[in-house]
Amino acid sequence: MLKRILITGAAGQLGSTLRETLKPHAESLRLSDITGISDLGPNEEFVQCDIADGEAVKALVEGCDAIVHLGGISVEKSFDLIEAANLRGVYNLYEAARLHGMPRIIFASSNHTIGYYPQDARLRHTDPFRPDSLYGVSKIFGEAVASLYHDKFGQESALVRIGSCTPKPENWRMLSTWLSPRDFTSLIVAAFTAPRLGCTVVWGQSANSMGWWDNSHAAFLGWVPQDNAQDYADEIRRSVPRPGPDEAVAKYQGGVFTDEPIHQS
Ligand code: NAI
Ligand code: 15L
Repeated sequence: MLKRILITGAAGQLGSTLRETLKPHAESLRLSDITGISDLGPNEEFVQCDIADGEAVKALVEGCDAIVHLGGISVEKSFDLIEAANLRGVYNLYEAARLHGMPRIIFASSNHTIGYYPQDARLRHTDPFRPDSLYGVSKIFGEAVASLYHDKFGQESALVRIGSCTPKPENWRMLSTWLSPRDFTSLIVAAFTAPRLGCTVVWGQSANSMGWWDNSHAAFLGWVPQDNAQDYADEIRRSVPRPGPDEAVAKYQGGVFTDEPIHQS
């Protein structure tokens, strides 16, 4: 059992879920976010912290033996916002981890690192990036920092290129991109407990029959996703209109992010 897991971005959508599902896997959780959290349970502490503040992040990481890094901008925004939270933020986190015993890090990367691939492409983790947004570029930066700190210092990380993590798939694209919260939780536990993690890219997808991404290189982690978006296919066919073949959401793996303009500050 881990002693203390740090969850950054703990007030957000995924953080709120993982707080509950990771509870049995650690003696305590240190929750952090730039915004407040008031409903703390037993064995939870809260540290309010802007991930862009290097000194604050060093104090945040001290005493933690595993980190789930979710904090930052999670959609397309201006470069200024992305620069502070996602570029400086991820650098701050890896520097702090280096200074405090190099706890394993789960980095919430994204499918938007490869979002401009067409939906009929089947990808391996070694395929070149094709970001669909400045947000996607920032996740590539995060993956590069993780790789640097692994090669230079031995810091271990799972770089989870999450598809769409929601309680259930909500649209046609998610029949391919869905990651159930249950499967994300078991992936995090596998990455924290595997004898060796290295610096491993994992496509964050459930066992979707219509999935696009090949995770065979990461089989050594022993992670076997249990859920399949196909189980919701009839419900989606009945309730969600099918997008036309020329709409971004049906054409590109990153869906509507490919339609985003470059946002000005
Ligand atoms: P979210 O936007 O709900 O949560 C992000 C949290 O980070 C928020 O609570 C926000 O207050 C916090 N945050 C923003 N700027 C910060 C800063 N400067 N310092 C500290 N905290 C800051 O996003 P969600 O959906 O929970 O995603 C979590 C992570 O997973 C994000 O990094 C996102 O990019 C990534 N991800 C999520 C996917 C999904 O399907 N939900 C898919 C792919 C990646
Ligand atoms: C992401 O990276 C976003 O953080 C999330 O809000 C979803 O848009 C997800 O990708 C997705 O592509 O469905």
